[in-house]
Amino acid sequence: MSTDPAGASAPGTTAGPGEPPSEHRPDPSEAPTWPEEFAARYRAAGWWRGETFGEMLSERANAHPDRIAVVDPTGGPDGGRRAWSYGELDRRADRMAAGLAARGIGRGDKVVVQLPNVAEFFEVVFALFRLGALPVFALPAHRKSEIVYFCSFTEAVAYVIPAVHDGFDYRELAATARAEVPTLKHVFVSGGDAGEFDSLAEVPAEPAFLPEPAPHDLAFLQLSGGSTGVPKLIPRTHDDYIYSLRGSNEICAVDEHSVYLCVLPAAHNFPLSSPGSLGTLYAGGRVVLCPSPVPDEAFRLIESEGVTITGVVPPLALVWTEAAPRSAYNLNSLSVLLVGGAKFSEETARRVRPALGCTLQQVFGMAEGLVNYTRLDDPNETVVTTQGRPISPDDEIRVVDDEDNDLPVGEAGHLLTRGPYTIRGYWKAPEHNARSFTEDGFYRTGDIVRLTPTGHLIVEGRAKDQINRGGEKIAAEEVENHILAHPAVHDANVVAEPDPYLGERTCAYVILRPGADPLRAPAVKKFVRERGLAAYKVPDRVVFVDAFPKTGVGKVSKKDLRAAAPAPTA
Ligand code: OOB
Repeated sequence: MSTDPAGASAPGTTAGPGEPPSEHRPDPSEAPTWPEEFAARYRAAGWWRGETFGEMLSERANAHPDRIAVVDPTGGPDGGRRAWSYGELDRRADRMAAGLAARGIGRGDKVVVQLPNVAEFFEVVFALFRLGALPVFALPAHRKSEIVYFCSFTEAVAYVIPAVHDGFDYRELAATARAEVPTLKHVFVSGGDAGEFDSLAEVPAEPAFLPEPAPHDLAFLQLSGGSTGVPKLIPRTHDDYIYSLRGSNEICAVDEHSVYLCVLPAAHNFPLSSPGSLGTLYAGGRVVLCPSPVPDEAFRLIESEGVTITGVVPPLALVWTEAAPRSAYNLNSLSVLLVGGAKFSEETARRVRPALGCTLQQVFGMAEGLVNYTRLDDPNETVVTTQGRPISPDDEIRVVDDEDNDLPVGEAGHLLTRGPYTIRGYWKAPEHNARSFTEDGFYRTGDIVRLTPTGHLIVEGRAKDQINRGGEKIAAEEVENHILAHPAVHDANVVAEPDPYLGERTCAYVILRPGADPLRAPAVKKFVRERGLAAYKVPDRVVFVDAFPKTGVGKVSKKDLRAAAPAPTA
C-alpha cells in the first residue's frame, strides 16, 4: 500500500498539451522540481523524451530478448557464473514487481536497497521502477547510523539486503532497523539464509497488470555525499536521469557492443549512470558485475568477459596502472577507463594509456546532477589536465566569488549549475535547499573550479565541509556529532589531511572535558564505529588538543586545522 502522498495529484500542476497526465506528479513540497518553462524547454530540445526505466527494459527485451544484459561472475548456485539475457531480466523484473505488489508495496513507497554487486540488484530496482516505488540507494558500507536514518526519514516500507557480504551480517542490521523504524514492514534477504525475514528469491509471483509511472515521476532517491549532520536525499526523475544516460553514452561511445565492468558499488551514481550499468542497459550492451576491485579479479574479468569500458576512483586507477604492466591478463579489449569521484592527479592520468593501453576519460560528476567528461577526441593535454565539460548544451555553469558575482574565465571560484538533469532541491529539506540553491534554481556544488577557454572545468578545491576520501564523501559534521556524543569529549572538529594514496583522509581534532578520564585515539575510533557509522567515516587519525585555532570573528578555523596536518608519508 502506498503510504506516501507522492502518488496524489499535486495542486497547480495540470498537464499541458502533449504532456503526460499530471496525476502522478511528485509533490513539489517534498521534491522541488523544474519550473514549467524549463521543463517545456528540455522537452522541446529533445532532452526529456518521455521514457521510463520500466519501458526502457521491456523495449530492449522485445528488440533483443536473447542478448546478455547482466553477468554476475559468482552469483550462480555454486558460486559460478550467471548470465541473464534482456528477456530474462525483463521477466524477472515483472515477476518481482508482482510479488512486491502482492505484499502491498506500490507507487510512492520507499524501499531501501543495500545490495552489493549482484544481479539481483537490477531485478529489484527494475521491479521497483515498474511499480513506481522508489529505491533509496544505500551503499554496502553503510551501517546502523545511516540505515536507520534512511529508513526512518523516508518512512521506508521495505529494506533489501544480502544475508552476509564481506564478512558482515546484514540480518543483524535489519533486525535493529526493524525494531527502530515502525514503517519498515518487510526485509528481503538476497542469497543465504533469510532467518527471521523473507527470502528475496521467494517474492516473485505471476505478473499482473501494473500501471506504469509517468516519465516526470520520481524514479529513486540517490544519496548525497553531504556536508551536513545527516545525509541528504536526491530525488531523480525517469526523464532527467535517462537523459543523463543517453548523453553519457554518446560521449563515451557506449553502444550495444559495449561491455561495462561495474567495479564500484553498483548503487553509486558514478557506476550507475556515468555511463555505468544503466547507461549500458539503455544502449543494449552488457553489464559485468565485479565482486572486488582488486586488480587480479578485475583484470581476470576484463580478459574473460571482453570488457570494453569501466569506471574507477583515482586510488583504484593508481593501483591498476601499477599492476597492469606486471599482470598476466590480456587487457586488449578495454578501450575506455573513466576516472572520477575525486581529483585525479595529472601524473597518474599520464600513466593510464601507457600502462593499460586504453583511453582515459576524466569524469567530474555529482549525484545531484551535473556530469562533466573529457571527450574521446580531446587532445591528450586536455584529458590529463582537466575534469571535462558538461554533458548538455543546456547545462548552465557559473563560476562565482563569495558574493555570487560571476568571475572571468580562468579565475577559480564557486561552481553553480542548473540544467536538465540537475535537481532543483533535495528531498524534504526546505531549509537546506534555501542554502544549497540560488533563488533562480542554481545548485551550489560546493566545488571550487576554474574554466578553461575551451569550456573545460578544472577542479581546484572545495568550499563544502566535506572530506573526499578517495571518492568516498564524508560530511565533517556527521562525524563530529558522533564524536561529541562521547561523555569525555568537550568539542570536536573533523578535517581532511593529505594522503598519498587516497588523496585525502580524515583527521579528528578533539578537546576533552576538563577532569574527564584520559581518552586515547583508538577508543574514539571504537566509540564511533560502535555507534554504527560506516567504516570509511571513522576518523583515520585522532589528535587531542587544548584549543582550536580561531578566525578573526572567533569561529573555529578549519583552514588552520587543515594546515596543521603533518606532511603525507608514503
Ligand atoms: C560523484 O558523485 P558524488 O555525489 O559522490 O560526489 C560529488 C562530488 C563533487 O561535488 C566533487 O566534490 C567530487 O565529488 N568529485 C570530484 C570529481 N568527481 C567528483 N572532484 C574532483 N575531480 C573529480 N573528477 O563522485 C560522481 C558522480 C557521477 C560521476 C562521477 C562521480
